[in-house]
Amino acid sequence: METISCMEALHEDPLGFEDYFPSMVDTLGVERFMEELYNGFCLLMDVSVGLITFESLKRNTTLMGLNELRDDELVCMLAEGDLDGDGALNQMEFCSLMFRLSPGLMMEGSQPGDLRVSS
Ligand SMILES: [Ca+2]
Repeated sequence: METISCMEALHEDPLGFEDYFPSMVDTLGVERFMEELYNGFCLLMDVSVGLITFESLKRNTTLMGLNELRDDELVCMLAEGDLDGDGALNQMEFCSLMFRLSPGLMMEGSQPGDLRVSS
């Protein structure tokens, strides 16, 4: 199954999310952590459309020094996170994906739906 191998590839954790996120929540608290997630989204998005696209992801991960991510891993991230099928990630899709990539957070019982930022 393509989806499973995609998630397996992502769970090799190229960005270090698994170690990083639960300790961030502990340190910052959920609200502040969600702001940091939003900042991350802003760093990665294409500002002209307000979405994370393949191009913006590739460009900005390189800028952030994450250029060890291969194109197919970027495609995986987008495919895994894209819930409405438009080929790009909006803020909610990005946050939801980040939570799914962080089993440590999920084990604390947090569901993405509980943490939606109402703005
Ligand atoms: Ca989408």
